[in-house]
Formats: sequence, structure tokens, C-alpha cells
Amino acid sequence: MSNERTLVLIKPDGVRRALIGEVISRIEAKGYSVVALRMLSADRAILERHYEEHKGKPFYEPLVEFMLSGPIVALIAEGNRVIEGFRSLAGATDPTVAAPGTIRGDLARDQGTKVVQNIVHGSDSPESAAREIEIFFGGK
Ligand code: DAT
Ligand code: MG
Repeated sequence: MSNERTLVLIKPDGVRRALIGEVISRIEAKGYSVVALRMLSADRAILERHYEEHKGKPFYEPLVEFMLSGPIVALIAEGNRVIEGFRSLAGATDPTVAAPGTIRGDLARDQGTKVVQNIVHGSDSPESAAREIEIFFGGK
């Protein structure tokens, strides 16, 4: 549907490295619309909701700690097939093997940390998008 929406997060590594503009430029250059945007310092409660599917995995606690390590940007991008399209722009989870041309492939690398630091999050399904948009924009 043409008004499909996805939740994008620019993670603390992306904000620290001054890549907010670069990430948003790629979303806009692809032709999607940014329809909501906020910068925040997430708290543990919001991150535990956001990453509940990963609870119990070895990288879960490092992931939450990493996401608490600095401010993040949350945005809603909109457009036909944007969920799939932003995942394609982001590239594979592991930045070492993410294809050049993608956000993760061009801008991130293995830092030797317990959790992969890969600049962005993007919702992976319509159900995830609805749930995650509610977490970050529900009360706003
Ligand atoms: P994605 O962000 O590509 O949807 P995911 O939802 O499986 O990936 O995992 C969430 C984040 O956790 C991911 O962006 C980076 C980190 N991560 C995932 N798998 C990992 C692993 N095996 N080791 C370390 N960190 C991992
Ligand atoms: Mg995911």
C-alpha cells in the first residue's frame, strides 16, 4: 500500500559519527517520505519493549547497553513497500558482509564488540512496524 510506514532508528553510533543527515538523505533520495522525527535518549523500559524478541539471546544485554550509550533518532518513513525498501537500503545485519552501497555496508564495520554496531534499525514486517511506531511515537 502506498502509505506503508516503517520505524527507523539511527542508533548511538550513527549519531556519534554525525551520520544523521547521511541516513536521512538516503531515505529521501530513495523517494520515501519522512513523516515523523524525534531525537531522544531511550530508557531501558522502551528498549526492552523494542527488542523483546531478542530477550535471552547472548547479545541482548550488550544490545540494550549499546542503545543506552547515547542519543538516538527515531523516525517514521512512508511509501509503497517502505518496510522492505528500507531493509534493503540498510543492508545485512553484519556490516562486514553488508553489501557496499548500503548504509551498513558503506558506513559501518566490525568493532570487535559483543553486539554488532550497525548504524540503523528498520522494522522487519508490518506487525513489527505498527508495534515499534507505537513504542516510539504512540504517546506523541
Ligand atoms: P536487524 O537489526 O538486521 O533486524 P536483528 O533484529 O536480528 O537484526 O538484531 C538486532 C540487532 O542486534 C542487530 O542490528 C545487531 C545486533 N545483533 C544481531 N545479531 C547479533 C549477533 N549474532 N551478535 C551480535 N549482535 C547481534
Ligand atoms: Mg531486527
